[in-house]
Amino acid sequence: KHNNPKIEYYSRFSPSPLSIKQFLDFGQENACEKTLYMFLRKELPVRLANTMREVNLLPDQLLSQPSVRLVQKWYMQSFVELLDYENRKGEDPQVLNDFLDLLIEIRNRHNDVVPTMAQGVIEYKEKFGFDPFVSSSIQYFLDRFYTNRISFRMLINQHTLLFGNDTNPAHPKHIGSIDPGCNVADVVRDAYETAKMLCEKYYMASPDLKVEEFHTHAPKPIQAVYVPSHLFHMLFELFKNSMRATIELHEDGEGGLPAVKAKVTLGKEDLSIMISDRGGGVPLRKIDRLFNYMYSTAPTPSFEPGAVPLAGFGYGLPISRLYARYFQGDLKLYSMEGVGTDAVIYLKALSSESFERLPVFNKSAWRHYKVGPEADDWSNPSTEPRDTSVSQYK
Ligand code: W6P
Repeated sequence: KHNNPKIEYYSRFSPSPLSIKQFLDFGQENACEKTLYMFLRKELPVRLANTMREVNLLPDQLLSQPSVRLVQKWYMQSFVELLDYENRKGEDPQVLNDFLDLLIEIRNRHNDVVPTMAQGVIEYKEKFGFDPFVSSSIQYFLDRFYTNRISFRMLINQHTLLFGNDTNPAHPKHIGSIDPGCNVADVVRDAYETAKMLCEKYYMASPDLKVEEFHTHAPKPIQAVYVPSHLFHMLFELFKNSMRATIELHEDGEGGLPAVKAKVTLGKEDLSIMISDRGGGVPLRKIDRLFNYMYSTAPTPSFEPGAVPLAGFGYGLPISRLYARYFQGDLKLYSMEGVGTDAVIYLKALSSESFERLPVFNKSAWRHYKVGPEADDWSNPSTEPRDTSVSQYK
């Protein structure tokens, strides 16, 4: 399926995960562009090849959709262009500059990968409907594929921010995209304000925000060594969901809207951020769907042309969870139907523990695509005698 033997070669290497601490060390005073060039010209093809092998395992009906083909073409082109540097010496400043330009070109080429893959899933669903086995393959695949993309862009961003001309004058203390003293509550307020603007636009109202910081042994304000743009992305998504739920539950506006609350806490292991709303909650049965790619691309209810709903459609939540997991954290929803929802972002408190969590293409990954879900080994609520010829998944 892939005619480039180099993909086979590079996919045999496992990606090398870096910790946030290593990203910082790479970027500090003695930052050596040549060393990083040497690392990236191997590591980027390795990460691309690992993912390209996995794309090829998708069901044929999905692989053959035009948008999926287009994405595959982008990956192949970027892979081939990176191979130009396999034997080019890092001593030549011209090589280093050309490499930098190539990284920027690749980043731009891949800008629309997420909506284009989503389009592929829609195309598939329109033609073949909802299939539980394909849905679970797609879930497994897209989680890994998007994690790979997050990591790929992280590497590119670090290199271009550290060595390109686009150094960030607004944030002189940042090391590339990492803020070694990221004020978490500031990012919370920032994400809230941005969500609030959207919310006001659609509903002409928005709930207030209350922020609390807990610090048993930590000084205020609570700081993280983290990528503020990742944190912003997650918080913005959570605020949109909380605001929408709050407003839709209190549509009459009588008695005002209950505030959305944010709690920030730093423990020995975890830095946790809880966003709580009183938006009426979500029944347990439906929580998993909020993270399901195939569900989220369900035939979109028709809004006015060009209008985007505040939250609840698209890939916002599953991708936010990938950002959290990318550096060994997580994102969880605890909801009580009838009351509201607590969403918690968990980050590692220590930058030495925040290693990239990367998908590896191997036999075990391969098995996920080839073996269907096992037969259910729990009872079926149906009172009818069980018909074993029919799928357990509705
Ligand atoms: C809800 C549904 C939801 C998803 C994510 C975050 C917060 C909330 N609140 O009602």
